[in-house]
Amino acid sequence: MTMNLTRQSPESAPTLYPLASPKWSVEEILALFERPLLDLVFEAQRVHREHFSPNEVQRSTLLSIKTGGCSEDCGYCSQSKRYDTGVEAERLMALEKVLEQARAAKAKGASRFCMGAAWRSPKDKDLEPVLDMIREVKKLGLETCVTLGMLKEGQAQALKEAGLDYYNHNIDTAPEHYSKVITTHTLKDRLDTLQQVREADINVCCGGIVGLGEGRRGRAGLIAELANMSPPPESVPINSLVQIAGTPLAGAEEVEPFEFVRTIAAARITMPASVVRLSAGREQMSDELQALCFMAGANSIFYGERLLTTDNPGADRDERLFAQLGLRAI
Ligand code: SAM
Ligand code: DTB
Ligand code: SF4
Repeated sequence: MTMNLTRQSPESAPTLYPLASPKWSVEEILALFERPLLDLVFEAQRVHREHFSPNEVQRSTLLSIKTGGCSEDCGYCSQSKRYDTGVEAERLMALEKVLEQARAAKAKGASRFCMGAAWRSPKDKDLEPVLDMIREVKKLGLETCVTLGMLKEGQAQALKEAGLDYYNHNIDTAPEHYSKVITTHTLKDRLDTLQQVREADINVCCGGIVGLGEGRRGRAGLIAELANMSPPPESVPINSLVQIAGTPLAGAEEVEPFEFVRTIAAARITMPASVVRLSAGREQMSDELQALCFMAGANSIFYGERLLTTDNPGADRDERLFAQLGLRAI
């Protein structure tokens, strides 16, 4: 089965795999961003209620199973060996340690366990122990997700056979901005891996980061790229850049909180049936801003005190927020 995961873009942006009839142009998405905030959020909430139960939020817990030492130059990342960020390269975590963390995540109420590795792309010998992790985490009754970098022929199939539910592989930013952030691989490389994930019948988790100096047009371009995938990703993580000292993007101009809310709303409206995750950056957000993001259609979070190498709100803060807002974890 061949699915077209790519998108159409307006004349101003480079077109990788043009679709005959795009669902969303960048201009249309820009027009969403330009609406009065309350109109936009209202529309996003209306669309949200057509597809989801309004007060339910899915929770995924992250674990870095292989930290640091990555060959890639992603300008935001603490784990690239090119930048002096204080993150040390570690070996792949042992299965028993991973299971300990997965059991703890399950006990705290997470429904999905997402394991991340700082690899450009896994070698087959790297993948073997990860397949065991997937099989064993699945046996605990958790959904499984991994993010391992670019996949080679046959690897997606092996992940599927181990029981993988989701593969996370972000396109991060708009096509025209990509090479300003990352030069060691291309957007096309990422799209090729997403295609393999689709063909292996694994759910696609694909999103991006706000705050990479992309500007509003860049944010609209990111959302267009995602929304024009056919089908769109089942899961769309929208990350707010966590600035890491030592990376090229430390000191990038911060995006206004309401602009972040607009990005969530645009994702919700253009990908009505996808789960939109309010992802990295929650530690730096107020409860009120998070509530606005839920209002704008976010219905998933990363849950647990660590993301990969940075802090996330603790389960106690999230439990309190959910209770205050009357949100139900699913
Ligand atoms: N190496 C694999 C890859 O690049 O796909 C998996 C791990 S990588 C850290 C996963 C994603 O985390 C990146 O694509 C990016 O979207 C997000 N991410 C990494 N560092 C971040 C940061 N400082 N702030 C926000 N999101 C970040
Ligand atoms: C995603 O979109 N965000 C997660 C997950 N997928 C792998 C990672 C966020 C990383 C934030 C910075 C850090 O902790 O290193
Ligand atoms: Fe490596 Fe992934 Fe970080 Fe890029 S985002 S440097 S590929 S770990």
